[in-house]
Amino acid sequence: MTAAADTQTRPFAEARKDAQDLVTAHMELRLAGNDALHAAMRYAITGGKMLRGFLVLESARLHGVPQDAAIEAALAIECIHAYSLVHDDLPCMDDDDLRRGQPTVHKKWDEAMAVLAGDSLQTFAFELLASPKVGAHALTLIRGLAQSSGKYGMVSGQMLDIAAESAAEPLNLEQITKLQSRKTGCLIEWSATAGAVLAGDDPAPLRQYARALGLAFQIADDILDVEGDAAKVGKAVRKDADAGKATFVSLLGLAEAKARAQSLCEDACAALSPYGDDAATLKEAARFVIARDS
Ligand code: GRG
Repeated sequence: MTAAADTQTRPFAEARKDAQDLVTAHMELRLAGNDALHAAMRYAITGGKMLRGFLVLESARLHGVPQDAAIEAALAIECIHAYSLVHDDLPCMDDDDLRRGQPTVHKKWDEAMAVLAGDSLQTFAFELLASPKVGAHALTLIRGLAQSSGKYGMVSGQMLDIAAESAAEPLNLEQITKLQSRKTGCLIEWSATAGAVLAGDDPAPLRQYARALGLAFQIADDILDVEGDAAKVGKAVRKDADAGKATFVSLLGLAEAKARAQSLCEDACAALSPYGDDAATLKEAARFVIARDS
């Protein structure tokens, strides 16, 4: 846990693992309360790939931001992401029993605890960003995270997804793209641009990268729902197909969905050209996102 800015480009697998270890270690300390609520929050935050935390730390590295400031933002986004998964798994939403290969929070505890753990992960995210360690651009990050996760961001995407389940017609490609860019894209964009925002630099190239990455991520998720192995994915698969839901795969077909993910990965990498070789880790992350098996 160093205070200085990291400067070295590293292989993605190593950088992601470090981000995962760092976020997990901080969360163990910061959520160290010994009541059931803290236990449920720690449980919810543990075991993910921490891709969003990695994106924050890597974009911060590219912009020379000290890790002490960046880590608060990495923890904050992982709290928001974890809250969204806990609530998404509830019976009133997607109704899942397994997440990351473990019982979902409402299965391990109960629904009330899952609602409360999600709520407190969400508010804790903003507490983290309000830390003096975040520096002069904290308010921009706080406003951006509220917008990305709220009524025109992730929550709105979730609302569109739920509405689609009872719609007379399956969604078309344009509608699915809008839904997904809100439901998962907004948080990915916030994460990848956080480093530039923390430094007070122009986030435009990272925004372009993140928009392509976010869509590629969702297409890969739809492909995993069709081709994935539940044991590796850590949750039920083929739920969308069984529910007759429109997805990138149902609308484009498997081969075209894979080609689209590949082309978005190339767009994401091209957007990083202003960073030259220093962006190698983020480029590798884009390739990982479309090839992942979990
Ligand atoms: C409940 C307000 C509210 C929102 C939920 C994000 C979301 C909206 C629901 C998640 C449902 C889902 C499975 C979406 C597909 C994309 C996605 C977010 C996958 C999980 O992200 P990963 O693969 O997960 O980064 P890990 O476990 O690695 O953190």
